[in-house]
Amino acid sequence: MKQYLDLVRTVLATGSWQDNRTGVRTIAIPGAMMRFDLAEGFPAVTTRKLAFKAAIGELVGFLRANKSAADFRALGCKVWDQNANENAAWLANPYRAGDDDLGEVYGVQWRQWPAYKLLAARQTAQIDDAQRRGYRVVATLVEDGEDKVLLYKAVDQLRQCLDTIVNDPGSRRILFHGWNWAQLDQMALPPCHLLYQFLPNVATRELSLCLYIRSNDLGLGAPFNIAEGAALLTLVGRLTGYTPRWFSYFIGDAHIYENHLDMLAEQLTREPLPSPRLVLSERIPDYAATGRYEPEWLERVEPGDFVLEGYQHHAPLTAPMAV
Ligand code: UFP
Repeated sequence: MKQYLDLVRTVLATGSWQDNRTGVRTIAIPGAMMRFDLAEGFPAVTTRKLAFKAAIGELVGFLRANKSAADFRALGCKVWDQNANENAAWLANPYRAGDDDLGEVYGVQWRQWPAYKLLAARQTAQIDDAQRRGYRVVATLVEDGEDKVLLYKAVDQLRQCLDTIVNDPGSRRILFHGWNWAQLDQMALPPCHLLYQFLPNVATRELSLCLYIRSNDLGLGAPFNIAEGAALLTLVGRLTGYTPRWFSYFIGDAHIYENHLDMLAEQLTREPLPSPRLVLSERIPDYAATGRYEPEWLERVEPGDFVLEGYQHHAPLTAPMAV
């Protein structure tokens, strides 16, 4: 995690101060990248204590397409409470369905991206093709005097990634995306980590992941997001028979909030410690060992299935989250 501290130093040395919607200023740079070799350990921050259980709870909630802060709390993750119940823009949003509702955030897009097609009724070949791909007709209507058919399916993008890793590992199209323009107005927070691409290496049986984050709070968000991405890569590797390897982490707006400066200054005085290891529970089937492909474990995993072994860290530090 030396790379993380180097990025913090770069932002402090070369960034510029900016205003943003939260009212707390940031110092920011446009564009940054870190690359972690999971063969060398799990990229947990060591210059303070990582909230590992909360990060894994959030990841498990995403895998289950949770859309309520209460469901995240039940998994040991409280980070969504403020965005669900204290963010003024979301409180005034007509789609917000009461206390704790988050709208169509992350996991909904990962597992149930809503896809619609509006076809002319005479386009029978296209309608048949769509139905073979799992679309179903939800309505017929007349538009501009022409008979039309509306088709719908919920796309499980993540499941499709696993299927492709197993069935067509040479593909360079194994990705899932969170930035759904049709629903950005129905989310407590538009996704920050929004593009995930898996890269299997058939020769070495190693799986890598590129993750793009449009906006990243380096003090609080980044350690959390890095841990979740690395844990997701490890889980997907287990379910598809690959060893997790390179985790490349791209940031658009890489920023530090003004009220996190003291915490990070303290961390920069601390020496990073050796990386821990992530151990997945034996009950999650290892495709490489068993030959059983069981992607339904994406929904079945529990936070307790992820154990961080040998985690050494400096004393905990906290700072307020900008909402
Ligand atoms: N943020 C992260 N990681 C996340 C997440 C949010 O760093 O996973 F959900 C931070 C980035 C930014 C704020 O500071 O939350 C989101 O605000 P905005 O939408 O204005 O970029």
